[in-house]
Amino acid sequence: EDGYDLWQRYRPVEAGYAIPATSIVSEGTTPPLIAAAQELERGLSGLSGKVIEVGTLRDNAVIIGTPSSSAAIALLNPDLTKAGEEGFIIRTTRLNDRPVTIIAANRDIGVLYGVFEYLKLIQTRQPLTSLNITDAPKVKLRVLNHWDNLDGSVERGYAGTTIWDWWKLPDVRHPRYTDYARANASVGINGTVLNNVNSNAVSLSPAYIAKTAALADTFRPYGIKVYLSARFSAPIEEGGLKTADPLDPQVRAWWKAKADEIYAAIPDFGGFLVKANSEGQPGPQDYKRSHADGANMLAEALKPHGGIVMWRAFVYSHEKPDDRHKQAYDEFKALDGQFADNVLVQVKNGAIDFQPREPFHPMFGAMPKTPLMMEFQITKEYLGFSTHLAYLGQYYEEALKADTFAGGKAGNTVAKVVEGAVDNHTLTGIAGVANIGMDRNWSGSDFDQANWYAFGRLAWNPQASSRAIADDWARMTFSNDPAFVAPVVDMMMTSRETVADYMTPLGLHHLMDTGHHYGPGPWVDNLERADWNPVYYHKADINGIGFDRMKTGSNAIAQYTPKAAKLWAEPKTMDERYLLWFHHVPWDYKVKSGRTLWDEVVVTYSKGASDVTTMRNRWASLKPYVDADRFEAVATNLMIQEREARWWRDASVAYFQSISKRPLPAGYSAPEKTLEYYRSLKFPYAPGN
Ligand code: BDP
Repeated sequence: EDGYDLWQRYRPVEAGYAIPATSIVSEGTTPPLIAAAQELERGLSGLSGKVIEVGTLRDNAVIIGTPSSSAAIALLNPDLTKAGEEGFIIRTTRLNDRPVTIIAANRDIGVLYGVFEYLKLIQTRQPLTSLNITDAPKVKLRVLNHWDNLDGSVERGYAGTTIWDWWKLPDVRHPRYTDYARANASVGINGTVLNNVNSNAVSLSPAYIAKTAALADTFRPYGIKVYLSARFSAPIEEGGLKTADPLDPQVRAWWKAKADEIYAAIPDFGGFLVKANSEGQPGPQDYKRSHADGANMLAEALKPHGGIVMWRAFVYSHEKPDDRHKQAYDEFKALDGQFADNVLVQVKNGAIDFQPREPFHPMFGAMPKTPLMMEFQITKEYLGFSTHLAYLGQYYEEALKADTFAGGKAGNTVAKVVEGAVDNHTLTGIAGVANIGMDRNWSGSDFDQANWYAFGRLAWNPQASSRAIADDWARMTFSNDPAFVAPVVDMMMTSRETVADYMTPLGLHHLMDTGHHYGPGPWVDNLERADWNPVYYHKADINGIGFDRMKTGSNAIAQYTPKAAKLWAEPKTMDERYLLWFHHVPWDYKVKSGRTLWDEVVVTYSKGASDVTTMRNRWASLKPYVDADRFEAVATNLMIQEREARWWRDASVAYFQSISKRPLPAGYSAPEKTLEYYRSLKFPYAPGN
């Protein structure tokens, strides 16, 4: 057990659980239907422990197809109106007086999704006797963003080097490409951006288009489109032009020709993802043009081919040293209504940068005329890389459930904005920055696979329960034994909070050390830009700590609708997990627990560290239910996490105590080492930088 099979292990079920399926009936000849039949054959054979082939109709056969590809489905004529373009139905019924199960859809890809759902029912030991399921995705584009570089490295990647073997493409097509597609399709992911947002124009060269086309061919049967990050200055670097000004006719012509060239090789190419005028990347503002000018130029080139632009809102400019929290909203809000109809603006879940906890980004709900695409980070840049256990399904759910109060109305959650339900958008999307690399287990650790899985499931249905998703994942990945599932799911559900507690409690944020973002660096104050320094974010001094984003401070709070802003306006009544995000608070302020803020900071850091010990002990008690290899791998990571949570706690307490000058609350131990020691630690060659 090396984790390569992810949640698609298909090991034989135990004796007490019956799989009625006897044969598979599939008449489809298209690649997705062949893939669906193959997956069902593989899954049913593995799970039942006997060969179940694609063949003739028998009692309890599983019939798969669309009305046009399957005579049996056409004859049964199931109601597929709610299945839409990508959804499916699964139903137990009778055909010519035989009991059968049908997996039917309007389009081939829906059949494949239905097959994965059916296999999941078995993998999680659901009854199969009277099925009547209809399901369809609520979001149109469910996309992974790979921050993979052409040299094989992965920005913020902690699972080894890139899985794309660019050098050997297009000729060599590794089997892992197909396994990657299977895993993605199993959770409904239908797009992948192959290269880093900090992109290289070489990705758009003829040789690399051919390589991308080979991957597109491999993914196509699984319903996955490829996209590329486009470097805004490519007309200069690849095209030899003097400018990349989006209003320049030659530049526009270059992009049109480039789009034509790409579509000639990849007829269903998805489109471009663009990071522009952010962190030194080129963009339209270099020519005094707006984000809309830039996005629309690319949109125009892609439009005849059905392609789309995902234009990122992660921007903060050199000119405005104001609160970074405000910059994306300030730059984009005024452009609402100016984007072409095949542009989505892709917004990170929070306004700073994938912190262990952030309030939702104020752009959600604030740009009714523009489809806003959610960007989550699956790779754990700020949550302990792939050695710390943090289940992000719970994080994503928290962000999606947040109420934007758009239009002054309660219930317009971020999920509903993203689904297009608030402002009637049909072009909708969710992106996740992938955590996939060449590590044998794909994600760097067994539990990080759950974050890829949960991302896909929540992209399909942003209103799904992250607990239910964790439950499915734990069963499919490890064991259905209730004595295993319940404690593991509980551990997963609290794991993100634990990380927030030992890294950035009570709304603190961006306290990670320079560059690698791994360990603590709350003291860092020497970076070129003010807003790269942790001291900028915590603003601690002898009197207090926290970032005042109220009227008295940066007033970022004003970017939220009044009802949302009200949630965070009063330190006394607000959810204290956001306290220091929005308020600068005296150390002696009394929090809800009755402690002073200073004591609460120390107590929360300490709780985070001791909760990792609890996790570690819990995992140790689950040894009987897990194979030796994966048990040891997880146990080793938890040992690392326990040690490093303690490091986070001690370094942070030592530093903040040097500022607050207050004693530790009774019963709380002093940091193990001196502040100088923690400050002296260096991490050359940390991954993903
Ligand atoms: C930050 C990362 C950086 C990315 C940037 C982005 O530290 O590596 O390039 O976001 O999203 O989280 O563009």
